[in-house]
Amino acid sequence: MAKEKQHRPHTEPAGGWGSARAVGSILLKEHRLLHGSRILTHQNKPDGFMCVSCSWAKPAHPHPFEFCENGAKATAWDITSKTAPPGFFAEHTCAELESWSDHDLEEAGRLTAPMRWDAGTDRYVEIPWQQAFDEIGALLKGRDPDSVVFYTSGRASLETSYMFALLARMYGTNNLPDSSNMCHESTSVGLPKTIGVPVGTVTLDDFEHTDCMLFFGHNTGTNAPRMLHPLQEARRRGVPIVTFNPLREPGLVSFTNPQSPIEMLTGKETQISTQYLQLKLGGDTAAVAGLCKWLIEADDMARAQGEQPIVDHAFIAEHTHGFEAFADAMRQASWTDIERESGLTRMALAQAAATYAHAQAAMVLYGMGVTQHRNGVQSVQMLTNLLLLRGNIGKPGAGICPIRGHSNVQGQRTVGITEKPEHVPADKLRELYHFEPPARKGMNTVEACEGILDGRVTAFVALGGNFARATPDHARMEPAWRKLDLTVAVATRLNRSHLLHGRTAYLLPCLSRIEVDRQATGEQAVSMEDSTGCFHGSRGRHEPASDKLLSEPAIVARIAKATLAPNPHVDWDQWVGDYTRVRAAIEATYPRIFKDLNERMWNAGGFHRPLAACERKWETETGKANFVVPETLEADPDMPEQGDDIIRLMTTRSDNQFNTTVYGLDDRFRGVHGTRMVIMMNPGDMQRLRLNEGDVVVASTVAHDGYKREVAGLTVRPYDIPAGCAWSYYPECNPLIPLWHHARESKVPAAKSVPITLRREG
Ligand SMILES: Nc1nc2c(c(=O)[nH]1)N[C@H]1C(S)=C(S)[C@@H](COP(=O)(O)OP(=O)(O)OC[C@H]3O[C@@H](n4cnc5c(=O)[nH]c(N)nc54)[C@H](O)[C@@H]3O)O[C@H]1N2
Ligand SMILES: Nc1nc2c(c(=O)[nH]1)N[C@H]1C(S)=C(S)[C@@H](COP(=O)(O)OP(=O)(O)OC[C@H]3O[C@@H](n4cnc5c(=O)[nH]c(N)nc54)[C@H](O)[C@@H]3O)O[C@H]1N2
Ligand SMILES: [Mo]
Repeated sequence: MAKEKQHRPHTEPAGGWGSARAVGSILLKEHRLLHGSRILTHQNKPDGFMCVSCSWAKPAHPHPFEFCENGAKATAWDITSKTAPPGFFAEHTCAELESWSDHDLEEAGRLTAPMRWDAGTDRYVEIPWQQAFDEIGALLKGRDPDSVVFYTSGRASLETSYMFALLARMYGTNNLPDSSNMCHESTSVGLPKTIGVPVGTVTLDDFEHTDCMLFFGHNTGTNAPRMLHPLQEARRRGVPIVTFNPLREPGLVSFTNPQSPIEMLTGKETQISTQYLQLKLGGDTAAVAGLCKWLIEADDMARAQGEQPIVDHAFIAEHTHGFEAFADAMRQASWTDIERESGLTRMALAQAAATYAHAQAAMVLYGMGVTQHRNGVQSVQMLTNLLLLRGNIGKPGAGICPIRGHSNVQGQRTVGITEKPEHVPADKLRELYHFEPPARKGMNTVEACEGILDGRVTAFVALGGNFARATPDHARMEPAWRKLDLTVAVATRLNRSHLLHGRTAYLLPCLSRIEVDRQATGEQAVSMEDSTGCFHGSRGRHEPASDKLLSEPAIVARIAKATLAPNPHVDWDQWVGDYTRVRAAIEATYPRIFKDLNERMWNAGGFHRPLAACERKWETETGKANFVVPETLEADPDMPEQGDDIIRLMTTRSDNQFNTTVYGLDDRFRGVHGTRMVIMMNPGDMQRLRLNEGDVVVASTVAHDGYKREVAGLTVRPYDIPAGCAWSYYPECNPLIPLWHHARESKVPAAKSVPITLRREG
């Protein structure tokens, strides 16, 4: 497997020649060099296809090459000429495939035909599509609807997601967990309480008007690289960017635009962060408390001296609730606690606060470093507290920007993929489809795992994703998967979840969004919502990997037809024949959000959904934007007594993966090559724990619930990370995360601070 295992410090800026080389090499590896470069010119263009990688905004005036290194990799992965046809499965039993790495499973290539697992031979065997649907329908009928889970990974289009949610509800359940339950659910739970919207308020235009950006816990150079363009432009205007991240991520330090010949030739790079604060894992609540404390106390002083206030009192009086209690809590918070919990000095925090205080319009941007913690929801709310202090919501250049993950994860929520019945317009569903939508709350991701463990779940239908690999606590979960009656996976490539299957299992291959989707009325397009709340159309450009593939809407419709009693008010066939009809149904269900969807999805730059908070209207219980007093400044109130030997581990992505899809073993930006089985540690901790570079260790979770959670074979390397913290890769380290170790209100697995101890192997 690994030719070379080493850790070289990274010196190049993000982007640059390294990025250009990487695009070429992935196209070559997937055997698509010339053709692939042509396909890439359609990426993120009006009338082209929307990238299958991240959800970053698509500008109205795209660059000639509006894609990044990682978008190109994701495209190459979908248009690969490699396939895993039924012949491949005839050669390999599931038991054998289980010994393959995640990378090797997916690297087998695109799935080409519908298959059912054959218990006698332990192989997936091709069956005709209609037979698959008939059997799935027969197996779902008559089952307790609440024992079936309908999971969605964030790539499926608005059309597919709307149909899938309707299928689950007509079947009788709200069991609709989504990848966002592992991702920005802390945002979806946190923001409605503070500013009355479930999504971010920042649009691309705001980047042109902002005069300060605060960045928390996002690895932009790797996970939303196209965002480096607006960041670079903002820096050229002199906008300060303050970054809070335990790691000095190269993409947030400096950037060379690989699509600018001049920058490439001259090696000119733009410094991105003007101040870089390497806080402790989970230190965000404390760090933001430090900023708020400084602002409030500086404001107290300024007003006492008759000077210009620092806090926006007019905005606070007119638009917010709870300021006094919050301000008092911040005045009372001690700098000792703030410094200890954040790992940052008062001086550094004061400098950041002063930068923020100087800005007329500031925005806060954040990712998984904030949401995937025990206190993830509270930290999100601290970010809105900070913005509200200076009226930074609902004016140009200001706002909150949760950087979403999957390319349509935000949109899926908007069209009904949610376990929470209060988030769907039941009256509309009743009116349009004449059925009674289930009122009982369904299962989110963690609850679905609990249901699989305790036998309440009997069948699992997955629209994409790699649920078994992306979720925590593998050693506990794996035997439970095999006890399910039925697993159905709609997928493009083989992954480990397909091998951890139920007693009856189907693997249904679908078109990728990049592929031409031909239906009764001709070639179809789909739509999606980006991270900034803009809806876009997307049209496939590549010939399908196999003529046996069906589109996702077609698969969902045919499962629905085989499972549900006929309903004259839902014509699944018409929907599949013409997706504009699905969009009309989406508009009829959500008229305020999706007005004229069929036309406006082709607007250059898409069209923005109405968001009350952007107009300073607050759809909260108090009718105002709410300040929320943090319960604690601690990262994890349930963390075991911090013994000397306990390390806080974050699991994160390399520059060479898309979630559980591992493209290769190098992490160029962070200088890791040829392996992912590393644990990167603070040198002081290594010394204290008597570990040397190159030692191979076993990591064990510190938890007192009777389960042993271990990952062996991790090579120790020194890294620039605060003391007491370490990092390693997701999903290799997911076995270490207890299922109950999740954000308290949102149940997002707390993948960024797992208490572990280490022991040398052998
Ligand atoms: N190429 C590529 N693009 C992707 C993905 C991919 O896998 N590959 N995944 C997509 C998905 S689904 C998502 S959700 C996003 C994920 O994108 P990110 O939100 O960037 O997620 P991670 O890669 O886990 O990186 C988390 C970052 O937070 C920092 N961090 C960790 N703990 C803390 C903390 O306690 N506080 C602070 N302030 N920072 C912390 C880490 O050092 C790291 O820089 O990217 C999307 N885009
Ligand atoms: N420890 C730890 N765990 C984490 C995270 C972390 O940072 N640390 N991050 C979490 C986050 S943010 C997320 S979003 C989840 C991701 O969880 P998932 O969304 O479930 O996982 P992915 O790896 O994105 O799914 C990849 C699979 O999707 C299938 N696929 C790809 N494209 C398509 C398509 O167009 N259609 C269909 N039907 N299938 C397709 C392929 O078969 C591929 O193998 O993981 C979470 N888990
Ligand atoms: Mo995500």
